[in-house]
Amino acid sequence: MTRDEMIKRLKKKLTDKRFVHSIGVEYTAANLAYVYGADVRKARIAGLLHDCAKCIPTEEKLKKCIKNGIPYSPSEEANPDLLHGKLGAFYAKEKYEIDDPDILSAITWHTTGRPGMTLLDKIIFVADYIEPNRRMIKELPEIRKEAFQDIDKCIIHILKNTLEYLKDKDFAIDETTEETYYFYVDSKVMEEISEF
Ligand code: DGI
Ligand code: FE
Ligand code: FE
Repeated sequence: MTRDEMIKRLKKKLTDKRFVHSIGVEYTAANLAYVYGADVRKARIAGLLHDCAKCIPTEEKLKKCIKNGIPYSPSEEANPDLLHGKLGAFYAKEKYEIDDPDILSAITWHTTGRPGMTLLDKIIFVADYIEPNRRMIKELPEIRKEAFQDIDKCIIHILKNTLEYLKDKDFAIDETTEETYYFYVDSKVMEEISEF
């Protein structure tokens, strides 16, 4: 499928705001891929499609997972909007002709992250948070700098903010979000120790 065809379909599936955000993530992911030596084409496709399932109504998300045999955790059942990553990867394959496992993984994990992310997973996770159309979030200018200097440090910063936000709002925290945070905090500590 060409980019134009993807754009045409996405425009029908997303709100205007979400569409503009997707273009922003495509653009930002391309820049990060360029800096870190990842595959720019894969980063662009994953960025463009990462939220392709975002605008499906919440209850429909759960129904579509059940219908298509996509497994979900109790936390995702309680908060089906978290499923737009997994569902997005499913539609990327079924509707946008994407077979590449790297792209599908990056779409799958873009909301919670996961311990041991690939470089492309990290790029999409970060690009989603820092793209130019994002409304101002706490410490965003600093996070944007970190993204291009030390992507793991940036991931820790994003997850710290997200966990604080969720706690503040009294929202349920998905175990993968928390596990990802501790995984990258630990890996940073190991990195610093090994620098002796
Ligand atoms: O889809 P986007 O808005 O572009 O960004 P996203 O896929 O990172 O989703 C962001 C939303 O996901 C934001 O409102 C916070 C929420 N979120 C992330 N981790 C968790 C979470 N919500 C809950 N309840 N629990 C989590 O662990
Ligand atoms: Fe998303
Ligand atoms: Fe997004």
